[in-house]
Amino acid sequence: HHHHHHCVGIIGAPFSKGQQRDGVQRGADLIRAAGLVQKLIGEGCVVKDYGNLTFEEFPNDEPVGRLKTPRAVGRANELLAGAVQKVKSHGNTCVMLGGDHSLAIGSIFGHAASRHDLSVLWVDAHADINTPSSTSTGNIHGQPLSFLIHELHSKIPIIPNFSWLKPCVAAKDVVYIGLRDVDPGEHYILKDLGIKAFSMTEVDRLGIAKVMEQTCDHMFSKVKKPIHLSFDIDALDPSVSPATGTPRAGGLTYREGIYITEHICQTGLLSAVDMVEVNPKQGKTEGEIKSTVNAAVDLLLGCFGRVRGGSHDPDYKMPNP
Ligand code: B3U
Ligand code: MN
Ligand code: MN
Repeated sequence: HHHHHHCVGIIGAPFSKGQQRDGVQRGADLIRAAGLVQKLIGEGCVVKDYGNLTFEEFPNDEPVGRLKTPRAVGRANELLAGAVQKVKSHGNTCVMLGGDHSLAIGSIFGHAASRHDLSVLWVDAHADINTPSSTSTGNIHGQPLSFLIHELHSKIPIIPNFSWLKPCVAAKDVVYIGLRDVDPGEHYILKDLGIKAFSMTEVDRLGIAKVMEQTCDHMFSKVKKPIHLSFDIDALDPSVSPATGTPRAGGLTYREGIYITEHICQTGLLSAVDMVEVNPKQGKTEGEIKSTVNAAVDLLLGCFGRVRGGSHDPDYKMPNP
């Protein structure tokens, strides 16, 4: 597994305004502090850490319709999109460490700007496809896909600081895994657009191996496209990753999560990854925070070649007695 090394570019996005819980902006630095860069290098990756983005403050960021803090979210994602585009132009697989899931807007837009025709694999307890009209919370982290999907373009109103954004993903190029908390409006959209979704029911029915086989069959039905993996840590069961804003019982096991990343790595088509919604302030104990952060790190290692059966360099020499 070391014959071809991955080139990885990391962007930290300490941003929390896509939802209302403080703490999620610290996710990126915690994932780094758990040794992500050194561990990736240990897997044979060439790693460049581009550091954290600095986001503009918007003191009078009044709601627009139901949308909360739209100006901050719009500008943050514009900045992130440019950063992702730069990381991609340097030939790296882009790792975006959040922050909340509203950041997928800029991450996927920036990715699509450099590699159009993406497949998006969205691993999450939630569908994050509410429109600015269907949302009941007004939180933009519950809406990013509605801004990105061509077929939903007519549902997106004019919003301050979003004029740079154009839809860049087709509904047929999105696959979900892990759903278990989907709003009625979101369910309507999923059925109406025929979006491929493996909820926890399908994970239970098929097992994760068949889910991944069918996920890849769907994503590669015509041509092999680059993959954008958007991983919300709340996809995992709260017993594994409790330190997140909206935990939901009955999630993916640690092993199912790792299997997803190992399988995506094996396709050779992983082009960008988001790791979002790690919120240390939502952990009740140091152990809960550690478990959540370690899961995020291990998922990312799975994305970049770590296999549980172990591996060795092609030039490995067995030591003599
Ligand atoms: N669907 C709800 C809840 C939610 C979405 N994403 C998270 N929670 N993390 C909403 O706010 O749109
Ligand atoms: Mn979620
Ligand atoms: Mn999410």
